[in-house]
Amino acid sequence: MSSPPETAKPDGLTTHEAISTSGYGLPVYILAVGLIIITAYFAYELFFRKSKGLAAGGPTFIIAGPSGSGKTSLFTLLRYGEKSTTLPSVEQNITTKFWLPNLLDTAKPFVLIDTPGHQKLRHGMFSALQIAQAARTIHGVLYVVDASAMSRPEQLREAAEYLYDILRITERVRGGTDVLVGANKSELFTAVPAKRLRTLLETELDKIRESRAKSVGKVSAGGDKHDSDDGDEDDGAVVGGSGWLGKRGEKGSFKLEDLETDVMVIDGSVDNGKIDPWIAWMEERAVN
Ligand SMILES: Nc1nc2c(ncn2[C@@H]2O[C@H](COP(=O)(O)OP(=O)(O)OP(=O)(O)O)[C@@H](O)[C@H]2O)c(=O)[nH]1
Ligand SMILES: [Mg+2]
Repeated sequence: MSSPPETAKPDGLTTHEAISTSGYGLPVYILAVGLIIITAYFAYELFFRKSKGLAAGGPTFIIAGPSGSGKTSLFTLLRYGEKSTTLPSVEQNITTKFWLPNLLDTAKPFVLIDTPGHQKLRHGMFSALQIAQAARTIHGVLYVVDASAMSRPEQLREAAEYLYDILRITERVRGGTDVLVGANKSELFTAVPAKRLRTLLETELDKIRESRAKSVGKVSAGGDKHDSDDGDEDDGAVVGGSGWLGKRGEKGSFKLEDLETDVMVIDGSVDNGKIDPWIAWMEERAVN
């Protein structure tokens, strides 16, 4: 008996071809489900987890800084009173039960947020800071750097770049949000002392300000190089927002003290438990 002729399909495929094409169905289905799960995960990360601690609405301190500077070590020491081995963080550590040693009788504990330092994972820190500023719950940012790496130009540059982005946010609120630059690992003999680090950061922040102003100038053809500022006019006042940081001035004129944000640079060593000046800084801000 001869086999029945292959039936023509509406889209021009024979039955045989249609069956073999339907073999793609399962992988495509798996791919689609995978994509949905990944999208849902990132949406959760972005919109829920990042604001989990802030949802509590408590007074908040945020720990930020480049990767490997000692943020999680500091978080663990502050929260649990002990050192621990750490791995590079991929997500925030949040506690809503952080009591400062000399303020144990405060009605409310503090929210303490440790953020990952990797460049690609910093968006959560920026949104946490903006949410806490908008809610007026932020009491300060602890910007931890590895002081022993600050004599290396590329590490200094990275630390200054991240700090610049944070200062652009802290400058948006009246009076600024206080920032402590914790010069960690100060027990290492290669560590740059706090006073010197402040000067190095200022020089670097100045260069970043110049280069960003130039690139903005290139984009807004024919416009003023400070076109992107959304703060004050060119009257010597501090300008926050998305553009120029600090007082208007010549190249080399950037000074941290010109900012609304109060920036202090203080040595410390999480490894040696020498963080009392940082705790004192937090306690001063906690009651304000
Ligand atoms: N020498 C020295 N090492 C320290 C000190 N504090 C932390 N470390 C070490 O620095 C390394 C990085 O510490 P982490 O706390 O994981 O750094 P992190 O800033 O959280 O890094 P990311 O999560 O990647 O952003 C660890 O090996 C710590 O033990 C310190 O005061 N001195
Ligand atoms: Mg960490």
